[in-house]
Amino acid sequence: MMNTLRNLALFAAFAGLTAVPNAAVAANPTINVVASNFKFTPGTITLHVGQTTTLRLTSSEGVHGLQSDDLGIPMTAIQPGSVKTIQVTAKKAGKYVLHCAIMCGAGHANMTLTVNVVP
Ligand SMILES: [Cu+2]
Repeated sequence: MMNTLRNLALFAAFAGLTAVPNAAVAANPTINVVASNFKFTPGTITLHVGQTTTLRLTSSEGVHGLQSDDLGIPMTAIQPGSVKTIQVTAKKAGKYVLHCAIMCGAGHANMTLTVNVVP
């Protein structure tokens, strides 16, 4: 048992070391965003101009939506029990505040996802 734990720790340490250079050159990062009543978590994400990023959208509570003409995000419903993946390639740096695109209840008007697009 102790040996197994030690080996796991060694493996984790090794994996951590080798993951650093790989992460630095990741061509297509994935960002998980969870919708709930009435927020997106995380509330702010960062994309890089010209870098295709996969948004992996799920809901832990309620039906919500995301859409942005500026960022090329089609109208996408996000509901419990399913995963929506969207490829986003931002063209222009800036701060984009995306409002929940589906009327979801009392907190809908204040439900936003801030996307910071940086060079
Ligand atoms: Cu909403």
